Amino acid sequence: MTNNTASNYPARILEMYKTMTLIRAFEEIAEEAFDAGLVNGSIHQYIGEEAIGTAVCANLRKTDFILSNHRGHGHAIAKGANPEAMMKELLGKVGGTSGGKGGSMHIADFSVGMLGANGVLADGLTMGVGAAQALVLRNVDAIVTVFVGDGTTNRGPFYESLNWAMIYELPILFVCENNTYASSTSTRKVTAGPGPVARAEAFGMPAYDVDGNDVREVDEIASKIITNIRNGGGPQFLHAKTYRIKGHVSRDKMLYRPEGETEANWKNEPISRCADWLIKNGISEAEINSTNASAYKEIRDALEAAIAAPFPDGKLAYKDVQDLGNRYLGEHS
Ligand SMILES: Cc1ncc(C[n+]2csc(CCOP(=O)(O)OP(=O)(O)O)c2C)c(N)n1
Ligand SMILES: [Mg+2]
Repeated sequence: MTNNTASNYPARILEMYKTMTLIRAFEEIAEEAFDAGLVNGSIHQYIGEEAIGTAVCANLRKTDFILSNHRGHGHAIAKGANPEAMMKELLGKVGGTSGGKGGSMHIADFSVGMLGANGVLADGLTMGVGAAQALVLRNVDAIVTVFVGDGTTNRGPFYESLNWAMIYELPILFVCENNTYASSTSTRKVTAGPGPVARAEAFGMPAYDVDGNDVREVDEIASKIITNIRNGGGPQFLHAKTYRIKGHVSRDKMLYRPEGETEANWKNEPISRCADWLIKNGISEAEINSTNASAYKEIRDALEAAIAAPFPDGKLAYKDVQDLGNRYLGEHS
């Protein structure tokens, strides 16, 4: 990622546009693969929320760490995970990020600091705090970022994690992606009090609100907050308002949604907002179009490669999962 200086600013935003488009392409093509019966398990799409993971990760180093949740494809791509290996993981194939044994909610790539998606709500928080504690104990110059959904702020481990992070002044950023829904429930209806920022502030944690559909705004505030954490400022909280354009999971028909709500929110989605800004700021439409085309080609190629890849050998089912030995082979892995 280019540095944030005035002269190369549109180039920096174009880089983020590329990442957001790659995430969008991944989510759309993953849905096609799901509909074709190629994906085991369900997928939770990040469509409409791409600006948050993209702009936050644009301010992280490769040596920093992130923890994700069930809606983790965008976070993984933004942190630098390989989309082809991710697609292989969705299809349960050899070469997947977790050897094809984890699927969508267990994508991890330690080589780029992506410590894992997670199907158990709020587990990423406790693991993230543990990772940040380990960095302090080992005197490592890096930070941890945890992405958490708005509904998840109603779970107990959210409070334990924020409390522990503050007590030990850990180098950690909590990013709450408020997409207004928790499955089929409007989060507002099941959340007491003024919301996530007030909850973080109750622990004495600096907390900020941002328009999560404006990649430039997220970039600006993430840059400040992350610099602050690197300089010893302790835990910080970013609450990014966005909207989950798609259903909760790939097969959700969204019958609980008021009519017209999705359509209204499409008008505010982050990628076309970013394209409009880029075009007004000197980037040609041709460049935007070729960015889109190459993102979709990369992901189509990834799906083809995933389809062509073999399934893992069943005898290796226990390998890398838990070292209890392989009862079929009668040996320890
Ligand atoms: C401990 C736990 N409880 C319930 C679930 C089922 N569940 C999966 S996603 C979800 C809603 C999460 O909403 P939010 O935190 O807002 O994240 P979003 O899906 O909107 O990104 C629920 C209830 C779960 N996976 N884990
Ligand atoms: Mg939500």
